[in-house]
Amino acid sequence: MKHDFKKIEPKWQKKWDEAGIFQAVDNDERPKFYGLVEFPYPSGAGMHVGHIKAYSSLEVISRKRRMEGYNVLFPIGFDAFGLPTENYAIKTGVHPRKITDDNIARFSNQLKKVGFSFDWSRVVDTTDEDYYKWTQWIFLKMFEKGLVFRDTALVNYCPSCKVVLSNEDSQGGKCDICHSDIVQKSKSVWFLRITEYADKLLNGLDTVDYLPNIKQQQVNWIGKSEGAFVDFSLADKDESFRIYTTRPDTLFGVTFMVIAPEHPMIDKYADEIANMEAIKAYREECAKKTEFERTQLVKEKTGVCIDGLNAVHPLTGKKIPIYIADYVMMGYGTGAIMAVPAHDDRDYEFARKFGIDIVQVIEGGDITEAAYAGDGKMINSDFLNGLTNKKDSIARMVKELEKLGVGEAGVQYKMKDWAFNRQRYWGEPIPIVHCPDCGVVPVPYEELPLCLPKVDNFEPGQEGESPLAGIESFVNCTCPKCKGAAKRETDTMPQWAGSSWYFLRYIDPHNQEALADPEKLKYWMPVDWYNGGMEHVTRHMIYSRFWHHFLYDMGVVNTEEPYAKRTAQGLILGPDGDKMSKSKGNVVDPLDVVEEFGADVLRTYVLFMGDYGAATPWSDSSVKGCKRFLERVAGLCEMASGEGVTPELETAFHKTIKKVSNDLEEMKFNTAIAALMGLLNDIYAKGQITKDELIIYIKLLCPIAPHVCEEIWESLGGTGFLSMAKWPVYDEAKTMDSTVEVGVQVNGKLRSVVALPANCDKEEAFAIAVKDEKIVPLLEGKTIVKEIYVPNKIVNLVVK
Ligand code: ANZ
Ligand code: ZN
Repeated sequence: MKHDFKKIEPKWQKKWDEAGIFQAVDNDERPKFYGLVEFPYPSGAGMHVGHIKAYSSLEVISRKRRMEGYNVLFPIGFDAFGLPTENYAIKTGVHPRKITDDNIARFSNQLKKVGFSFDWSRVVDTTDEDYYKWTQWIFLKMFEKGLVFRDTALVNYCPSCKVVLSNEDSQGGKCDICHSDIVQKSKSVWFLRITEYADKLLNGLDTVDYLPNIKQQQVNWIGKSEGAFVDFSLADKDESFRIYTTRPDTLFGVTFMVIAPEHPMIDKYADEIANMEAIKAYREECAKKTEFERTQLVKEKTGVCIDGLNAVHPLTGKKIPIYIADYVMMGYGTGAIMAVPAHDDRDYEFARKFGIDIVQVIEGGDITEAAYAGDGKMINSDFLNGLTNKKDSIARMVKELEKLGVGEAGVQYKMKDWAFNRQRYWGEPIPIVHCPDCGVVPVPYEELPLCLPKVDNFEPGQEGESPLAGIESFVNCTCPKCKGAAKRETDTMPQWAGSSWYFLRYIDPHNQEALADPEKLKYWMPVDWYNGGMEHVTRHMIYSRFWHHFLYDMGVVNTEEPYAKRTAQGLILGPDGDKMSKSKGNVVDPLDVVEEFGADVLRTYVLFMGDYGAATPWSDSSVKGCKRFLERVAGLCEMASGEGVTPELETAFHKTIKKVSNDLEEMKFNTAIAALMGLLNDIYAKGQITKDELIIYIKLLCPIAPHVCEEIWESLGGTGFLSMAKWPVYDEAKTMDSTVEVGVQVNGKLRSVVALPANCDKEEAFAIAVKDEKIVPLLEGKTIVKEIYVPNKIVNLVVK
């Protein structure tokens, strides 16, 4: 048979679609498997080969599961709210709704042409009113439970996109959307109290099967830190301020204090501070810097001593100077620290620059050179002196602080509450009403969805107000409580809202009464296997785990964790080894590959190109190699005759079934394909294959290259779809290579003959040889000084 992909591929795609074989069945007898891939953002650029690689892993697993007898849910949808579409709408004057619909149609067409076995009857679109009704519903439930609050905060603001961004969306001080520099701005924003779930999100990691680096990134993101709060009073004042430290054991080494430039203490005592001008100037300088710039370890320390304000050491009563410096952040701990230059690098550099005393309290290192962060004997520390274990010293100090009422043990998290609003049009409206009499009032559940008004102007205001603020018919409303005149919230939800629960909607996408039927949720959840990008391991995954934990607490879902297992694909790089990007002109369009070589070749190639988890450059010659491989597979049809399994190929087949079965589960797609290529070579070398053997072969290849395999199946007279046929099983005993008789020599003399597995390695050969009953007595009391092995021929032991 010729590999006529132009004919074969549309034919099978149509047949699969008409028969609906990839539709998941709710509440079925079969065991269930829920495979999830990250739904795409339908951008104007169309699909990227990276999407194809990202979806191919669970595509293969889902297809294998169906052949193993599972009821499989493998859905797809579109995460379609967001800035790129809105910015494009502003540029072109085309409405975001229209742009989104067009892009979704284009993406769907591309995905179908690659032959993905998605259940197309369950597509979700986060911008659909029927969908975001439930996004708003979850928000209101959170509001009800006190998890939504409004606060004025210093926020990351992108002057170019005119939006407030979360820390997650502005890593490295750059806007995640347009890569401009972020500035700090004081704004009134909605927050979701995700920090309330910090411990649950951390502990939940013990119950799931994520790749180790994925877990680690989440642990770091949550950033749990254990330490103590200590109160330092202000000299000559009846007031104190709190600091947070992880090292209360070093309290006797404190020689100065540092507060963040934004710390409110400064304004409170402005009148008494002698050098207020210098402090003001320094504060202005800091306001221009991003958190990223401020926390860079390498940069030179800066700061100003506050003249006229001193702290008092809670244990020694000594007066201590207070500085403001930008290496202390207002948003972490209490925005104030006790500085211990002998044992903290940043404090050390600062003390050196400003000529402040350095008092060592832990033995070790050379503090004339650098701070010493290690363990050692406590010195210069009163009741701690002589202790050698950091843990003991900390515990002892905390006990003392608590006894004196000047401090207590405390926990801090790096994770902050989630800034949950954007001043943009193309997002879910936040269902809140501001009433002059009643204050903040939630929109009643019966009024959901609160729909986006259909307007032509979506440009944000000059000061970054939401475009919705200019639409009077939307803004003016009646208060749900007192029926008086009120105003709607005009901010919309951030990009990450819709993707925080989409996997639940797939389970029951058309439900009008609930986000999904509880019985169906019970049947399908949790997601058995989720694959996606490393770039979503913190933001999207942590947000969605948070929502899911919340829904669990509300009794909406029945599992705490949404994802039982999570893996990740590596990037596809351009042939030049650089990241694919439009500006570099090295982007490969998946449909070009489908046009020229076929979908099966594209699918085989993205899985064969290298370790699935590694970043791998695109190679045209390798694509051609995959094409050649599938042509040779198609060519097996002419060779196939007779029934049964031939003795010559029996071991090779059992081995290959085993290898492919196991490798696919471990996402070692490249070695699974290599094994199939190896077996193909063996078949061609023999020049003959039975029909039964060929059926096993195409079953193994079917999840990877389904179109050509279905075509071969049909030509062999197979009934139904190969995609639903039974996955082959192997017999462990038959995976063993045949044995060979090998002579065993001791000091060059033939002493015995043993049966060894063909081509076995040296270790295995010697392990068997030394246990042979004729050899054992010859080795007694001797030592083996040399082992010589010629595979399949001779084992020689040199003994003394
Ligand atoms: C005294 C001390 C002595 C500290 C020592 C460290 C070593 P993590 O692990 O990140 O929680 N710190 C506290 N609040 C801060 C803020 N808002 N901005 C910058 N630094 C802050 O680290 C906590 C440690 O970072 C705290 O413990 C404090 O310095 C500093 F030998 O206190 B330490
Ligand atoms: Zn009211």
